[in-house]
Amino acid sequence: MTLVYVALGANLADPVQQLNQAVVALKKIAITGEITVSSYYSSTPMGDVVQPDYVNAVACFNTQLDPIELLNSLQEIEQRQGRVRNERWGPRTLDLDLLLYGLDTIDLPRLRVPHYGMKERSFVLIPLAEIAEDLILPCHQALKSLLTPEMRRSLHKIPNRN
Ligand code: A4P
Ligand code: MG
Repeated sequence: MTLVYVALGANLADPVQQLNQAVVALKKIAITGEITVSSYYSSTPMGDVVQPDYVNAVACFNTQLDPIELLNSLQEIEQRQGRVRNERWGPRTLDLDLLLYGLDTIDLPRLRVPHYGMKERSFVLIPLAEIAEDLILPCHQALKSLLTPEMRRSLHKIPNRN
C-alpha cells in the first residue's frame, strides 16, 4: 500500500463540479474509500494560452495500485469526464496529475514522478501544503521551503459546492 498525491485541475464545463465528480471517482480507487482533499483554489492560467481561470486542488490517499495502474485509472477518470487532449497546456474539463507515489522516483516514457512541474507551481504547492504541511519530497527538500509569499497571494480558496 502506497500513499499518493494527485493534483486536480479544471477550467471548463463547471470546474467545481468536475472536481467534485473526480473526488467521488478517486474514492473508489483509494483503500477503504478514504481520501483527504484540500480546499479548492481559483488560479490564473499558467502559460500563454488564453483560457478561463482554473480550479485546482490536491488529493491524498493510500492505494494498492502500482504506478502505471494508477496512471491508467487517473486517465480513465479524465476520459469519463470528457477530457479531449489537444493543445499542450490548453483548457480542459479535468486534469489529474500524479504528483507523488510514496517516496518513489519514476522515469518511464508515460510517467514521471515526482511530477515535473510541481516544484514551481503555486496551484500545486499551496493545496499540497494545506494537506501535508510537513511533507519532505523524494529529493529531500521540505515542501515548506518551496513556498513563497507570492505563491500564497496568487491563489484564493473557493467553496467546493455550487
Ligand atoms: N505523464 C508523465 N508523467 C505524469 C504524471 N506524473 N502524471 C504523461 C500524469 N501524467 C503524466 O499529459 C501528457 C502525458 O503526460 C500523459 O499522457 C501521461 O502519460 P496530459 O495530461 O495528457 O497533457 P497536459 O496536461 O496537457 O500536459 P502537461 O504537460 O501534463 O500539462 P500540465 O503540466 O498538466 O499543465 N494553469 C493553472 N492555473 N492550473 C492548472 O491546473 N494546468 C495546465 C496543464 C496548464 N495551466 C494551468 C494548469
Ligand atoms: Mg496532465
